[in-house]
Amino acid sequence: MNVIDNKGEMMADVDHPMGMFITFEGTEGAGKTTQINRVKTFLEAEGFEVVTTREPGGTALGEKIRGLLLQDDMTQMTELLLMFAARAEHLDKVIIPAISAGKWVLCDRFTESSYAYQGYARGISLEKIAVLENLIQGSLRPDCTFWFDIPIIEGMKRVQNRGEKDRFEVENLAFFEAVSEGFRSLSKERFLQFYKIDALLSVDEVSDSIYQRLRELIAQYGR
Ligand code: T5A
Repeated sequence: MNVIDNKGEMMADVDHPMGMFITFEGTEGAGKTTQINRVKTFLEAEGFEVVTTREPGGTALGEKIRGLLLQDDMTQMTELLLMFAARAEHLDKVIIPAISAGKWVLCDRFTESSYAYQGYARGISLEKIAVLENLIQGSLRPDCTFWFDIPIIEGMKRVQNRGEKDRFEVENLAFFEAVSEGFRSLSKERFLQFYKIDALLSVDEVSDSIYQRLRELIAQYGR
């Protein structure tokens, strides 16, 4: 796989195979974080080096930005730009170095969340988000996005006893329905990248479904 980074430089070629970039998306309480920890164990047992990370966050500065995003009042455009500011830092310092070194990066949310939350739910135009995506990422896109599809109410039930809610968790049902619709639309547009998970299944059943897809990716792209 050849990838041009956000400075227009070739990151790797066939003589220097890269790792894989896997992302996990879905609405609140869908079970992404639970599965990332299991997938790490699965891939390490297959002999891969694995980096787990999350967005917003993943770097020291990114985690500070996450604190602002989850707590502070701000305009919708500020929210979008902060998501991408944290992402630029994350790509340069964590994601690109890891995949260039042949590691698998497992990332809890990525740009597809920006489309779903800031685009479909907040109402910022998808074209503006695409401009930022191209600016910050160049041609880099996740090799596979596991989309955890769950009825909003069921996800909310799973996280309702978690204490104080952040700035996204206090949004209403219509907001999260729009987020969910966003992921559904993206899964159709990016059908080669998206892999739908029925997040209502048990933890073990969800893992099995993910491992099945990962085995296919390993067979396809090799080691
Ligand atoms: N955001 C993020 C944007 O708006 N734009 C962006 O560009 C980005 C990157 C981040 C917020 O930022 C927004 C979206 C988010 O609102 P977050 O803390 O990362 O916030 O929020 P979530 O990713 O939604 O984290 P959650 O913890 O709510 O959801 P998870 O990770 O999907 O769920 P998990 O694994 O923590 O599980 C929740 C509970 O369910 C149980 C678990 O044990 C746990 O108790 N569970 C299951 N129960 C039954 N069956 C299963 N299969 C289960 N799997 C897990």
